Amino acid sequence: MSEVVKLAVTGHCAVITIDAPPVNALSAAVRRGILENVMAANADSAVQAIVIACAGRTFIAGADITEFGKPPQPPALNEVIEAIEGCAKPVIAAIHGTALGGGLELALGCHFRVAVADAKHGLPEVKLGLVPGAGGTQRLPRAVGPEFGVKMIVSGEPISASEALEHGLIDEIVEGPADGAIAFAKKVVAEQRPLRLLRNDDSKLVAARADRSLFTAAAAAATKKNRGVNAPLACAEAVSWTLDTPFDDALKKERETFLRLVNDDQSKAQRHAFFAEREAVKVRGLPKGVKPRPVERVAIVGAGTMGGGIAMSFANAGIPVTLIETGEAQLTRGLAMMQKSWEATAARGGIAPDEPAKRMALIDGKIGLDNVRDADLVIEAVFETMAIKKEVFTAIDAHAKLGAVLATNTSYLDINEIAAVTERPQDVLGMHFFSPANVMKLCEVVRAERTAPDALLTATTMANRIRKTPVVVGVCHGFVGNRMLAVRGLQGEALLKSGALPDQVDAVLTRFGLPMGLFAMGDLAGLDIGWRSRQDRGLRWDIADAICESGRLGQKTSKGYYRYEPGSRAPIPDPEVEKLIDETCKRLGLTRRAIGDQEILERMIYPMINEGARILEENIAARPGDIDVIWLYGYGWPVHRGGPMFYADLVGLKTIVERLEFYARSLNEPALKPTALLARLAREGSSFASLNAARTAG
Ligand code: 3H9
Repeated sequence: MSEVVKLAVTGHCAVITIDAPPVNALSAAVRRGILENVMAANADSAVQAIVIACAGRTFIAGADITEFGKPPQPPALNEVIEAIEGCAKPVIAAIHGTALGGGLELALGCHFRVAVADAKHGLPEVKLGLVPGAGGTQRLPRAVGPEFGVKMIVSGEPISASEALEHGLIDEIVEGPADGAIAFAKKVVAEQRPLRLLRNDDSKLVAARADRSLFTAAAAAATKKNRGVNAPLACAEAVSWTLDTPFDDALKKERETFLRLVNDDQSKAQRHAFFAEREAVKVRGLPKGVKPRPVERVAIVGAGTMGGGIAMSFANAGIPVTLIETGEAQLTRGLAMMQKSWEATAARGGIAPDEPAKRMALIDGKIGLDNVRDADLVIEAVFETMAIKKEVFTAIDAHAKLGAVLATNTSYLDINEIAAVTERPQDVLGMHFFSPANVMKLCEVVRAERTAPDALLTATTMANRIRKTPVVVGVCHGFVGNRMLAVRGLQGEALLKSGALPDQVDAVLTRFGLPMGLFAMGDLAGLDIGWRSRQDRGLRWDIADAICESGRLGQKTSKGYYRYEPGSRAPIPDPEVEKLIDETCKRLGLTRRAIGDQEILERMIYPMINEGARILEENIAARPGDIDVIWLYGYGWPVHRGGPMFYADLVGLKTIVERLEFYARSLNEPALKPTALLARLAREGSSFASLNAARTAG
């Protein structure tokens, strides 16, 4: 008998319970257990109805993703679902937690579905680069109608129990999943309700069969919104088969599409991202038994864009915040900005109308650093200058309570140096949020030399509590993300000198899938930031500096690497910039040449990968997967490309090493030479994936 699936008969109802922690994924053992028990219950003459329920925190959360790409083990999920459909007795799915992917597909094969009020239902396969592979594209539209069905499948977003009831996905909302399902089963038996098989029920498809335009629109929207990504369009297409393809043929086509996509690099990248995120949040190397410190109130120092966004993230999670500024005007401006942002979200229907007031009530605006005294976690988000940071930390040290964790949101600065001005360096670390901080998921948690393990764990725990993805990194200039970004910036400057133009470079990057090009991003952020930082460090970038010196500071001056029409943020290539680049190069005695897109891509991405390898050599990041998560959640790296280190494996490390050596030689840039780690992995025929596995296990 199955270890993970149990059968119990109470009265005339058989209850099949799946107990496969953590999320009851449909491994081969679970599939086998369900099949055996469904057949046994169906054959038992004392049984009048069958309930399928789950133990633990959730209903089945989908196929077991770790099995993908390995030789398939019987029985297939479709076989299990067919056995359920073939039962002569009513089969009822009892849903709690999340019925996702194959879990929802199995529920859709049941004759009835009931769910508790806070259950969620969805087919998120598209987020793994897949189409649902066990009938979801055919049964869900028959349950909820093709228009809502295609929306759910192409977006992958789950719906609540009340929406599921409204759209006909479930039959009833119940109090307890198994008990509620048993009570529902009794009703079904007593009323002799006919067994409903979605495969035979085309009632909701009639209108769409007469007018297919909804699918043409869904396919067009999927293509437009997900440029270069295969799964959304495949999902829309698969749902359209409900209109004209016999059910079993459509199931076969769906399965073929699933198998094609599961072996596609895009799905591999998205599955890598799924697991890398879950690994990244686990902090390794902490002493046994270490616990996070309790945090009830947070103080944020600085109510500017960054401080305000961080404060909003805490208030969004219901955590009280003391927001500290140096003067009334700054504080009032900061609070007003937050209120406006929440009100805009409420107006869009993103939060309930009373939420902005509730969240504002959690923010206590104060003047003066002595107000950090009640906070268990203090996050400094003031101007990015070492002298100011030191001054602020000296004051925080004087007023913060004993044991409070003291975090800086610095993007570049040496946190060891900041910690050294306090009497408690063990409590000091970095929490580097990304702009806009209330939206972006990433938080680089920077472990300084003397950071105590429980302080570190407090920071990652709090980041999780505010629904961020924390990745632990070490101290260096720019940490992981910005350090790699700086390398890309330098290569952008070099590409302009070689002969490329800003819009050509940016087009290559956006075609690759990044949300913005390098130069458009610079214009948006303001070019003076980098200019000032280069001046501080005694660096000169001839073209970037010439652009700034001519008064072009980006969008704020309507001119930067591009020009901007009044009131518009759309970058327009500007012949004046080309002239400026030409003149600068002539002055330097450089000859510009035509540069191809492949060269641009290589010179933009491969040096970043090389820097990633250097970061791993220095143990600034623990695993290649952590670097990928940083780029996915902090910089909009396209998830279907898995992150820079995953992408490196796809290209092949040998190729990357060869190209870097070529550029180091031909451009006379020794900094482009492959790092020792990258060169070794390439020589050994190894990959970042192997290094990831080794460092995860170790
Ligand atoms: C599918 O179903 C295809 C079918 O159409 C066709 C098949 C033929 N498999 O996220 P958490 C692990 S595709 C294996 O931290 P939460 C996860 O790695 C699938 N493992 O918890 C982690 O392990 P660890 C469609 C899985 O409470 C642990 O469970 N389904 C799976 O924050 C806890 O996960 C999905 O895409 C899985 N399916 O969130 C749903 N799911 O502790 C994917 C989780 O070792 N899952 N794990 O790090 C989720 O969205 C979230 O995990 C869930 C729980 C919302 C369920």
